[in-house]
Amino acid sequence: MSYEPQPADKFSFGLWTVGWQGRDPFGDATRAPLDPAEAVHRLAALGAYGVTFHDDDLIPFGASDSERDAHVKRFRQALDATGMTVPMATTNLFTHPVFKDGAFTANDRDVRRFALRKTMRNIDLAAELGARTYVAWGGREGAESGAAKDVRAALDRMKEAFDLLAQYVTEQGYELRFAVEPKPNEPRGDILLPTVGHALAFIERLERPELFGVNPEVGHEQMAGLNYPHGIAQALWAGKLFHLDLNGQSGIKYDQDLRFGAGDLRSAFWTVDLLESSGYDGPRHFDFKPPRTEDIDGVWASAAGCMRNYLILRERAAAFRADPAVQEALRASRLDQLSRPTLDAGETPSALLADRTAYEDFDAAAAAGRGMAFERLDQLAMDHLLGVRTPGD
Ligand SMILES: [Mn+2]
Repeated sequence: MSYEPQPADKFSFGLWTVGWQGRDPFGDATRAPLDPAEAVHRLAALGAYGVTFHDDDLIPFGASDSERDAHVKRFRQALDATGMTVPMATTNLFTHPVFKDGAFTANDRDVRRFALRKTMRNIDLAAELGARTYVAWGGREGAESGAAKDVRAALDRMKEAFDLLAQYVTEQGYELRFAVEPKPNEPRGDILLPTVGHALAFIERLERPELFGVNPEVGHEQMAGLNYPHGIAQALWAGKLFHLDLNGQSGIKYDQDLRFGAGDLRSAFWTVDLLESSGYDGPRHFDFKPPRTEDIDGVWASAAGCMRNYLILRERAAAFRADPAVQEALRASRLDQLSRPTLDAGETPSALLADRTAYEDFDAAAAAGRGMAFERLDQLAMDHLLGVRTPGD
């Protein structure tokens, strides 16, 4: 296997990923700015099919209309020259100090109105460039202290913002859906809609819930000690996995944004296994940060590594699923039974009450005595992941 990424693999990268200059809370930039057009060309050459952006990645905050047009034109030319697509775009509502208390939920009303206008402006550009997903990460929508934010009022304002944006894309006839990106903390002490579950529940309160899904990021779930494959599985179950951010994270600590496959490798394996077996057909989007130790060559090595690791894991997951020993182990672990409804078709509560085998004659001790055989199954997965399983083992 060459693990050579192809456009059909639908790998995409944010401009802000390879373009990250390495500035962190303790240190200055370690790399020069990267021209977005250069990023498009380099990512295309590596085998990516798409590039995504925040408005400010492409057009510096406060640029004049003519500067804006020039930046967009250069970007378009790079897209046209490479055949790269723009599957997703998003708004930067966190870098400029005006957003220090948030954007859609800032206590200051004028800041909230400015945030909406900034978002609508970039939605126009996203639609113009053919994006189908608009991500909303509310990194500054939160607080560091209790009385500083009335969370119920803030959620009212968040709903108001998303309802307005949904009305706007509907009226404009844009084929654009929103993907809400959860994160528990960082940069705020606590962020609203901290997990996939919070976001899914919030979406159901919106006026047009069908236009909203989630954009779960590996590291954001793992920062909270949560199981990423479980989170995206629930989003898939709800029909809400509109987009996702793949990267790496080593446990509960700051948002590391390692390249995909670094950090929790087993979780990455199950993530790819799930995506490839679930029919998810959206972009495999990488939202990582090449460590600030790297020069520009290291940046491209890191980006290439994201895709290479995905392709290796895709091959390993497929081999795992195809292995007859795995299929037998899945049966031994009774996964087939889990797929079967607990009740017979049309079975009523009184019919269940009348079934003596379900209770009166049920042998709890015998059922409790059955081993689940999960360890054998998991070791087969480990062998496939580590590449030591050979057919016939
Ligand atoms: Mn992150």
